[in-house]
Amino acid sequence: MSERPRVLVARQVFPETVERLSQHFELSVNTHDEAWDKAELIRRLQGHQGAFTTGSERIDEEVLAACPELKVVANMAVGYNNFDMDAFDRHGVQATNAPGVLTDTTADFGFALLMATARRIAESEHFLRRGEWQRWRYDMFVGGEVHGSTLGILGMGRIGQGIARRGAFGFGMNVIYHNRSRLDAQTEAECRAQYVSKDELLRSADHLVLVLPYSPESHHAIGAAELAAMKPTATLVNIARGGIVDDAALAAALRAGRIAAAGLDVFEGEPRVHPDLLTVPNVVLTPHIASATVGTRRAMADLAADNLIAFLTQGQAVTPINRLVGRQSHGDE
Ligand code: 8YV
Repeated sequence: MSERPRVLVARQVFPETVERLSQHFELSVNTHDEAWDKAELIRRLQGHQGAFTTGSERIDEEVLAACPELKVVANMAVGYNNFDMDAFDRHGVQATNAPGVLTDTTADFGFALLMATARRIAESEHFLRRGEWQRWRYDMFVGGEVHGSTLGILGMGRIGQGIARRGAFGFGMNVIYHNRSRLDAQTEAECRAQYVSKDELLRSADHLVLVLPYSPESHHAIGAAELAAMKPTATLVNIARGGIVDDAALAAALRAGRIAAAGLDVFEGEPRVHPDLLTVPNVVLTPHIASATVGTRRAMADLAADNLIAFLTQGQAVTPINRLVGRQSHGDE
């Protein structure tokens, strides 16, 4: 009987997921959830054919070149900007992500952040906790209207479409979007969303939600110039990736009142947060939790595990990112 494949679980995950993986593989698990640097990750990956990763592990040329036995890396995330896909292709390594299972949960959270930002929920709660609430005032924490306002969405994949539907059907918002490619007419009608240029999106949105993938092209897609083009009453929500917004420029714009407020779940260089964002009052900050419900995180972990099992036992991943040219099946070679 051939040996079972060896799989490294690079971060702590649900015990049930580990148990399931252990039925198929010889497992090494980061039980204490230590933060491994690249050298340590490479050391731990030696002799493993599969890896279970999260957005925190960067898998690039250096890692893949140093781990020639590695055949598949399954990311417990829909975004995969932590993978250098050219390097995966060069080394003939299968990459997989976790699309679909977090769409509605993440769209729910995007809306929660939009509401919290527009209606100043965090800012007013901090005020109350500080014991500063002495009396009612007609203009105390007046915010921006949500229902009936114009919702702008930059990036119109599954999550963007989920946010559009929530805005259009739940809050009667006028939904406009910009995306690299325009949606087909039927999907636009289903989302009740209208395609506009990026300039018009910036100019017209009362609330702008970012849901585009991070890539060198989307780096600082929202910087000082874009913030200056927005309405001074507008709010900005980023549930996509750190680096899409220039956080220093955003903090300056918030402080100067060039836009009204922002809600951020992701940051450049997270878990570090730009110090200026920590001191401006009109920003709601959350620690990258848009997909964090028990059911969704289980589904993401299960899909990553499914990918490892399917690839290493049958040679075909469930949700592959890359197509391995000329290597039909190297799952059990
Ligand atoms: C994850 C995410 O929590 O799926 C994604 O792309 O950003 C989040 O849902 C995070 O990346 C951990 O893997």
